[in-house]
Amino acid sequence: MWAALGAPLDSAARGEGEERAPAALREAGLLERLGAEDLGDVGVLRPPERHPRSGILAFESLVEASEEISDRASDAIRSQKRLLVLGGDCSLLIGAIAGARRGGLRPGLLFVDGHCDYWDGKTSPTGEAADMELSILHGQGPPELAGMAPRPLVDPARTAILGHRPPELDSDVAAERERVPDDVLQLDAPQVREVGPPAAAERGLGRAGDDPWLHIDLDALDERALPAVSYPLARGLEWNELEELVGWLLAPGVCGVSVADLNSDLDPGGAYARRVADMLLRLLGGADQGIA
Ligand SMILES: [Mn+2]
Repeated sequence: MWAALGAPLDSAARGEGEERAPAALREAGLLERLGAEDLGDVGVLRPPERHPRSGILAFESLVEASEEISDRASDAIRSQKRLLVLGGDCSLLIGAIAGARRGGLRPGLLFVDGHCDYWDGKTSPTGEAADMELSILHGQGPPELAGMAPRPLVDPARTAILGHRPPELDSDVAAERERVPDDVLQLDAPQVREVGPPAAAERGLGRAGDDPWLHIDLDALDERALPAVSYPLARGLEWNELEELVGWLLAPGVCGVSVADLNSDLDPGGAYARRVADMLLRLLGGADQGIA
């Protein structure tokens, strides 16, 4: 069965709408309808100040929250449950992957995201951990996070970035993509569309190998499809493309799934939360075989 953990981490640490997304998804009935065990929520990130050594906002509370997510994730994996982590933003991924490692797995990563999340504590314009968690998972960054299990937490060669944006969109997108090592598989949103979601998923799964973790940042969706995210971008996926892509990525069984970046401040009536919950229910409701 699925065990669901709320991870209301807003790495801007100002209490923005990502903090309320787990509640909005519960309100939309996701966990009840999925029959998931509810593991409750981990804590929030504060204060909105950059830590001098790491350059990361709310660093101490991020380390604490990551340890807590890791504990829940490793418990779930040891008891043969599949974990669904509801963000919050992508900073939740550090604790989730560390927990999978501590639970005895060595997951590859299927990283569906509008961005590469590959800045670091110095180069990130904001200091938000959600700008940089993939580079942390690949071994760069402070030992409290990048060293939660032997580095790197994820092998770059077993990582697939899917649904991010082409470098010609703007100079920031191009500069961040430049930072990603060559051995990471990248299929941006136009490339996913070009080869088709089934072929894109097949390439991603081939790269990630056994026990992949599937991470979905909802800003992989185009800004017109889902405006309720903090950093919307053009040239993204449509809803049907994201659903088809994730459906194929889930087919062989992943060790855990995380969903990030719904900003509930921008979704006051909860319509987008219901749309995300409905999509997740269709995708995850049929994919509950437990860990092989
Ligand atoms: Mn992201």
